[in-house]
Amino acid sequence: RLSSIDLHRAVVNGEFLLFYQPQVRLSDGALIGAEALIRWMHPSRGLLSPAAFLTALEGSALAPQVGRWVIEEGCAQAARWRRQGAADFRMAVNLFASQFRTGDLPREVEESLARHGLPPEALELEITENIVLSDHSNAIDALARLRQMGVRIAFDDFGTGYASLSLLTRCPVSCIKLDRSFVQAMLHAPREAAVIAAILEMGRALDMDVIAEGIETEAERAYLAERHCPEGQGYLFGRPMPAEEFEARLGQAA
Ligand code: G
Ligand code: G
Ligand code: MN
Ligand code: NA
Repeated sequence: RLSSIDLHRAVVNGEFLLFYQPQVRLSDGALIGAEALIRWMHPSRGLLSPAAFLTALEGSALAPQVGRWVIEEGCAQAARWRRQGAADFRMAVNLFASQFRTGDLPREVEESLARHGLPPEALELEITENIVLSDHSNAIDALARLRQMGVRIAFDDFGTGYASLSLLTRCPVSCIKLDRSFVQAMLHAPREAAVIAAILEMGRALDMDVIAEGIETEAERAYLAERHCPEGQGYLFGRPMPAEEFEARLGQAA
């Protein structure tokens, strides 16, 4: 198993990297941004996905440090791609719960944005309800400050938890990420389809973006576009990929 010595060495040697998965506007297919997803280039095991190490990392004291690096690297990459012509490019990064418990997340985010000359709306922070529920007042406070700065907040895996709806009234969320379990079921399950319709309506009423995750087929894309789901992400548009590969895609889109 991966040990804490392994993790510590990974941080010191810079063995983590980010892959990027496209996010598109469903009305016209425009590439509008990316979700940054962490990978670990392990010296003996090769390229590892989060499934192999995220639990160990989240349980270690190193998580806040790695989380800060993810934000910093995501901002650096977004700034590069904006300079190369993707003017409104948006980068989404995932947060660890411990990033709300140590340090000063809003200040760290502000510093990363400033270092790279990025406007706050170029950055989207993805949270899950577990993060907010595990650390109530602190997290909601920090999220309010971030939102005030103009940073976008996305509610990840929306619809799968117990408290999604009540949290929407207390969290300053700018975007709902519709969990892929709904998308995978919607074409053959009327109940899931009805839930999606209700979430899209709620997004419009609350002035929140909705991004559908896990779009794998053209039929799924067409169904969601027809129902005016604003944005999408999934293997149909691209798997998580290295920066160079993503950059080639951006070049084609320009
Ligand atoms: O990349 P993959 O598709 O295997 O990601 C699996 C999950 O790991 C994602 O859904 C996401 O919640 C989590 N994850 C990926 N990258 C990061 C990261 O940089 N930070 C945090 N906190 N979670 C991540
Ligand atoms: O939501 P989270 O941050 O947990 O989401 C990212 C995860 O979802 C990653 O593990 C990514 O590889 C996976 N993923 C992204 N697009 C698709 C898709 O179209 N289908 C499936 N099955 N998984 C996807
Ligand atoms: Mn996510
Ligand atoms: Na998700």
